[in-house]
Formats: sequence, C-alpha cells, structure tokens
Amino acid sequence: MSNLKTKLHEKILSHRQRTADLIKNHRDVVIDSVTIGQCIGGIRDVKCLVTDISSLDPYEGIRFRDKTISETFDALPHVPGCEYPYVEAFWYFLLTGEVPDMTQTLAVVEDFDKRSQVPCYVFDVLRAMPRDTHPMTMFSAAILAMQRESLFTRKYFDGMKKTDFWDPMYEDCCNLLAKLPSIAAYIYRMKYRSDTFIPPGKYLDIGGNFAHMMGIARPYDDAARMTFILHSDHESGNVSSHATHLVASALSDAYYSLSAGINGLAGPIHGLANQEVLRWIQEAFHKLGGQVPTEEDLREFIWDTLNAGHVIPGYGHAVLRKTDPRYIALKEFCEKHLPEYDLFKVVNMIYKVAPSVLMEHGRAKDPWPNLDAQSGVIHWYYGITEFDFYTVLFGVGRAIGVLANIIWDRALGYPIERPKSVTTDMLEKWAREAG
Ligand code: NMX
Ligand code: MLT
Repeated sequence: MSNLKTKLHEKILSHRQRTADLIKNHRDVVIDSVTIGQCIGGIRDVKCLVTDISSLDPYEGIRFRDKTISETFDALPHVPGCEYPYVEAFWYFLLTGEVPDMTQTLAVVEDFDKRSQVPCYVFDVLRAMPRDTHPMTMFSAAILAMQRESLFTRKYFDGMKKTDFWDPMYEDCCNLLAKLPSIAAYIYRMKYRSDTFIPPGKYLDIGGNFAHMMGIARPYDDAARMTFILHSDHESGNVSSHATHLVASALSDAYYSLSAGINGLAGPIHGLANQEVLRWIQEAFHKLGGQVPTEEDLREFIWDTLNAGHVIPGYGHAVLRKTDPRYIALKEFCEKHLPEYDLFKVVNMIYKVAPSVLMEHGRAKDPWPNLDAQSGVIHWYYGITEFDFYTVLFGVGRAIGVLANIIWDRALGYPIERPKSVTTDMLEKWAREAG
C-alpha cells in the first residue's frame, strides 16, 4: 500500500469507532430539528420533500394521486381487450391528478407517437460502447446523450421568465419519456438478440409498442403496462426520485436529471435488486444441482446468504413495514398468468420462509418483500432471462414518476436543494452537551 493509502486506512479505522459510538450512544440527541441518528443514518424519516404525485404509508404502501394500486388500475381507461390501463392515461393522471377519458388518453398516445423517434446518434453512442457494458449504463448514457435536444436549456440561455420554466420542462419530459421504450428495447435486442432491432409499430400505446419492439407476444404488452405503472413512483425520498429532483433543482434539464436518477436506480440495494433476486435464485438452483429447492433447502440458503454478510435481495425496505402492495399486484398477475410456473413457486416459497428467517436474524426492520422480489419472474417467464436487463424496465417506469415530479418542481419554482452538513467534532460536542 502507498503511504497515503496506509495513513488513510488508519484514519478510517479510528473514525469508524467515533461514528459507531455516536450511533450507539447518542442517536436520539436532537441537533436543530433532526437527531444524530438521522443525521448520520441516511436522513431516515426526516420530512423535507414535497410531492403531490404519490404518497407512501409504511403499512398501506403506495398511493398514486391518492389512489391505491387497484383503484388506479380500475379508474384509468384500458387498452381495448387488455387487462391494464394505458401508460399514457397514467401519465395524464400523475401530472394532473385527474382521470382522463378515452379521448384525452388517445390524444396523449398520438402526441407520444409523434415524439417517439430516437435520434440516430443515440444508437451510434450505444453501438460504440463495449457490448458487455451493463444495460443500465447504456440506458443512462443514451438519456444523457440526448441532452443536446433540451428545449429548457436552450430557452433558459435565451432568457425566460421563471413562471415559464415548466413549459419547456414539460416538452423535454414528454420528448424523453416517449423515446425510452424504444431505447430500452434497442439495448435489449442489440445485446441479447443478435443485434436484431424491431422498429416501433404504428398506432400502438407504450405497453403494446414495447412488447412489439421486444418481439414478445401478448399478454406481454399487459405485463409491460403493469410493470411501468407499478414502478413509476414511490414518493420522493427514494434514491432515484431524490437524485432526479436534486439534480433538477440546480436547473439542470430533464436529460441531466433523469440520467442521474437512473444512475441511482442502478445501485444493488435500490433498483438493481430486481436483477439480484434472479441471480440469487439461480445460485440456489445451482447449489442444488439444478433442482427446485425445498423449503428446508431455501431456509439453509437464506441463512448462508446472511451469514456471509449479504442481504436477501427483494426483502426489506426503508419505509415500508409490511409486504409491498406492488409485490401483491405482481403476484396477482402471476397467479393469473403463470400459476404453475416453477420459478413462481420458488418465489412464493421464499415469501413463506424468508420473513421468519429475517425476523430471527433480527437486523432488518422490515422482513417483508418489496416489488423486486416478484418482478423478475414475470419477465423470465416471457423469455427475458437476461436478468441484468430488469432494472432498465424499472427505469422506464420510474421515469414516469420522476419526470412528472420535476415538471411540478419547475412549475412551483422550488429552489436549489442545499441541506447543511456538520462535522463529527460538532456531533461529538452536541452529544457531550446533551449528557
Ligand atoms: N437482508 C439482510 N439484511 C438486511 C436486509 C435484507 N433484505 N434488509 C435490511 N437488512 C439489514 C441492513 O443491511 C442493516 O444492516 P446493518 O445493521 O449491518 O447496517 C439492518 O438490516 C437495518 O437496516 P434497515 O433499517 O432495516 O433497512 P435500510 O432502511 O437501511 O435499508 C434496504 C433498506 C431496502 C436498502 C434494505 O432492506 C436492503 O438492502 N434490502 C435488500 C435489497 C433490496 O431488496 N433492495 C430493493 C429495495 C426496493 N427498491 O427497489 O429500491
Ligand atoms: C422504490 O420504489 O423507489 C423503492 O421501493 C425504494 C424506496 O421507496 O425507498
């Protein structure tokens, strides 16, 4: 090790003790309006973000514009002959809080169709990247590459009134959102289907078009609609939403902001957990020589994972304290469309075993599954077994929520986000003063 690195390592070891002591012995000391525990511990539960797009109760789970998941699915206009609503109707609903009728919905479908053509240079950027680049890196790079298209940035530097900021932001967000399904499908087909691109269809909604471009037959269009809607928003404090909002608060445009949010989503304990769930299940199969695990096998495998110091992917949550209703909604889809599928049975078995193991382990505050525990099995069933693609599907959905939010951020003129930091010395002084 270099001198510098050795010195740094010594410093880290002694500093860790100080931080651990503050958390263990002084976590409830209040400094201004937060505790030392919140200040060091990921700002948990501090109420300092505003959004009307969705709200999250620890026991009920998500509401979109005050509607539960099933109320949302029931209220919005459905694609004729399909089980799930138009994603475009959901976008209208998230932006306005009003349920659109079919005419209003079809107007958004038509508008998105006009905005959906991806500039050729985006494909050049993707093709220039090594083919083993992670699909989330490709997705984020494609979004960032399009930043030159931003109307907001152009109009801002031309001179624009603050009350007009929302307008080009709206245009940027619609332009971006309309292109994401094509970009996602392009990445998939380039990486995993021998570079065979399927051009977008005409007069199709987002879900229908995505299934078409992926080359997957019905009812994958419904699986896509459901996936995009369920992953859209989870109030504003989660990493991808917060990162998007934070970057947008510097008046960075939608391209910069969404790319930042997608980078946050790519973390293994945030959105990337959906790929990790399938990787982990495959490891369990592998360990058992390809056999479907029994409950006992699974219990042992879960303990092995925990004892190795790893998390059980798809389980736990920073806010939720019961089974994620998005998990339930995905499970209902599986019960209808793939009830006898072995992998779905394994996912159910994990649900039966993992919470009690996590409770016995005693670390996780929430031993219940989140949506990532259930989403991958659906895509696997329809032939997308390349699980490192799953977070891109999360990302297309998440874009709907975070883009709706940053349009409203501009509309309401929220200021640049700038919390205050303190030093460990200060924390220790306040801890001493509090006794
Ligand atoms: N398996 C093992 N340990 C866990 C788990 C889990 N699934 N969940 C939490 N813990 C541990 C956590 O690592 C922490 O350990 P330590 O004391 O050593 O630091 C302890 O339990 C307390 O953590 P919590 O306060 O319960 O959870 P926190 O709010 O810090 O983190 C998650 C929330 C979601 C990051 C965490 O539950 C986790 O890592 N889950 C597994 C990964 C996952 O499914 N992420 C997806 C979340 C949803 N999404 O899509 O973003
Ligand atoms: C999300 O959908 O963003 C995740 O459940 C994580 C979160 O809400 O913190």
